[in-house]
Amino acid sequence: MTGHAVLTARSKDECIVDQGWEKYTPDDHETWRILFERQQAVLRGRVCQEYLDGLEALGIGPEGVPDFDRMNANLRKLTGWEVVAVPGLIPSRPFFEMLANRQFPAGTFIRTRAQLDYLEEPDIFHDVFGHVPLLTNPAYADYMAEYGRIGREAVERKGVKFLARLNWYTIEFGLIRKPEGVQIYGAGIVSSFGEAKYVTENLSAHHLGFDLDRVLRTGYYIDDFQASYFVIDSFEDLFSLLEGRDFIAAFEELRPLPAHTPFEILPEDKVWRQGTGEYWRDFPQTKPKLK
Ligand code: HBI
Ligand code: FE
Repeated sequence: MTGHAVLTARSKDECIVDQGWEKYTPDDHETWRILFERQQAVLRGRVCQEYLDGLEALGIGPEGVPDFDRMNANLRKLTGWEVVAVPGLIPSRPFFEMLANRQFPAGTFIRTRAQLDYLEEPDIFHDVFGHVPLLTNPAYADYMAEYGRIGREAVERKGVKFLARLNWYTIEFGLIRKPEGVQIYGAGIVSSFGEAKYVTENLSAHHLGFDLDRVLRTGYYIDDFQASYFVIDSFEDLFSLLEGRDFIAAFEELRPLPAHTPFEILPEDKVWRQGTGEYWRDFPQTKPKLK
């Protein structure tokens, strides 16, 4: 299945390829080790325990690129999830269909040494090191499947933009409150050296209490660190905050309303931390597209 054919794929099974674990070169495994050890150092003490438990439960370590078949043997037993190999980004319809069926689509390529700090498309390090460990946590695993079910509806009702925001502010860049303080769970932070340092060291960003409609209305810029992060109290909360919300009605209600920018703090916001905005002082006037 070539990359192009995937983009026109209708069914989720058409998108699945073989990981071909034996094809990874010693150089690929060394790239994984470099990325793994760098993230472990920058995340120490700031990533939530549930994530670390998942790394351990799945045997994801610095040795090299994980073999999906070996990882899945444990993952299936823990929460019924499995990781399936896809050639890259896939259309939203099969993407949500997979999540609803407890299948997480992971890219098989690994970035080059020149792309250690940033790459356009998610590679296997972002997908597996970033997203997969938390799928061992039952509450988060349930949330991801529910997100898939809602996403399937959203595709039919022109609501994918809203699901992309929910994805962005939880699955990719979510924070969680713990007795020790605010900790990281979002895959986009976990797998990025720059963003993990920014979240752990820089005071520019706001930390706002998660509110579903607030997140569905808040746009984001895809190619820079976040000006606001949304904070949940628990993964059980995350799931229950979705329950009972009529998303079809939400898409209709929210569609005509202007999007909030990530720089704003609204009167109704629960503000855990008001950011200094320092990082954003010289944000280009020709703003990139707000999603
Ligand atoms: N495909 N492989 C892959 N991974 C994603 O995270 C992904 C995707 N296709 C669509 C998509 N995400 C977005 O539609 C959602 O994040 C909203
Ligand atoms: Fe991702």
